[in-house]
Amino acid sequence: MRRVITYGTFDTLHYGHIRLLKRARALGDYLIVALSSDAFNAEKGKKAKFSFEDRKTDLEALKYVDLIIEENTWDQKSTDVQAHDIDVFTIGDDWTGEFDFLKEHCDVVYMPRTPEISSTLIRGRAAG
Ligand code: C2G
Repeated sequence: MRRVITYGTFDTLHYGHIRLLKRARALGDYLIVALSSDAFNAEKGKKAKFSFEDRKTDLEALKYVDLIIEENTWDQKSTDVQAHDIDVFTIGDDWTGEFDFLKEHCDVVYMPRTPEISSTLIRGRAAG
C-alpha cells in the first residue's frame, strides 16, 4: 500500500485542485490531504472564502481523497510523513524545491499546476 500525502487550502474547489488530487492519488494507493485550517490560512496570508469545515466537505466528495487531516503549521510535514507512514509527498510545482527536506523520509513529487484557474479568479467572476 503506497501512501501519498498533499497539503493545501483547496478553497472554492475547482478543476485545478481536482486534477492535482487525481494525479496525487495515482502516485499510490491511498491519498491523505492535509487541509489548511482557517488559522493557518491567516498565517499563509490567504483569505479563504469557505471555512475549514466547508472545504473539508467539498474534499470528502472526491473519490481520490481517502483521509483528511488538519494542516496547522508549516513544520508539521516531517511528523505527518512519519506518523502516517507516507511513501510520497506531492504538491503543485509552484512549490518546487520548498519541501525537498522531506526526501529523507519519502519521495517528493512536484506536479505541474493547471493553468488559468484559481480560487481568486473564480471569486472575481462570482463578484460579477
Ligand atoms: N493547484 C493546481 N492548479 C491550480 C491551483 C492549485 O495544481 N490552478 C494545486 C496547488 O499547486 C496545490 C493544491 O492545488 O498543490 C492546493 O492549492 P492551494 O489551495 O492554493 O494550496 P496552497 O495555498 O499552495 O497550500 O503547506 C503547503 C500549503 O498548505 C500549500
